[in-house]
Amino acid sequence: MDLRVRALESVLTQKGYVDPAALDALIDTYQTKIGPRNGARVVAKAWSDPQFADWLASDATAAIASLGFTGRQGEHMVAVFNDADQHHMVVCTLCSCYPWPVLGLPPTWYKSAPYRSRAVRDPRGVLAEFGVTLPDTTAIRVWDSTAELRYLVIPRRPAGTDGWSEDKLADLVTRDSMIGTGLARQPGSAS
Ligand SMILES: [Co+2]
Repeated sequence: MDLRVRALESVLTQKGYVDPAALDALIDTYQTKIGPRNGARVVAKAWSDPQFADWLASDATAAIASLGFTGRQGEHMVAVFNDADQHHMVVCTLCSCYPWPVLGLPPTWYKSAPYRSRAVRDPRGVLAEFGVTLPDTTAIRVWDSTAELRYLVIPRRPAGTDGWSEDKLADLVTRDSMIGTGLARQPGSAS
């Protein structure tokens, strides 16, 4: 795959369709400047501000953009909210579609064939491998990302966090909890 991508990049560069410096700048931006902390801000605000949560539920793209998180691969966002009855989990079965402006670049496992196929066939088994065991009464819903639509999971707010500031809440929000392969951290647990 690496060789194929490099060959493709060489051809596109030779033909003048892409500028390698521009590609480097894009990759650097998403690798070092934009990452899951953006998504954590969104989640913390949703936990703290019911009006924002409603907005996020009805128009995630606009609600997220209001915090300044816009850009490539985040043009059309949908937020899905976990609760006791339903747990949401995101996959891209075809490739690696992922909400870059809120989560940065996808982890390697997200792009792997085993995750992409097993997340759909056996989500509970995959969750167990991530160390997440949910009660049988919690249904698991798997969302397939596409080039047109990207999902952000809003994990459940941990108990014992009443009155916490958004900054403090954001520290409990992990990348995996926003993909649905993890839960938010419990207060007092190591970060
Ligand atoms: Co994809």
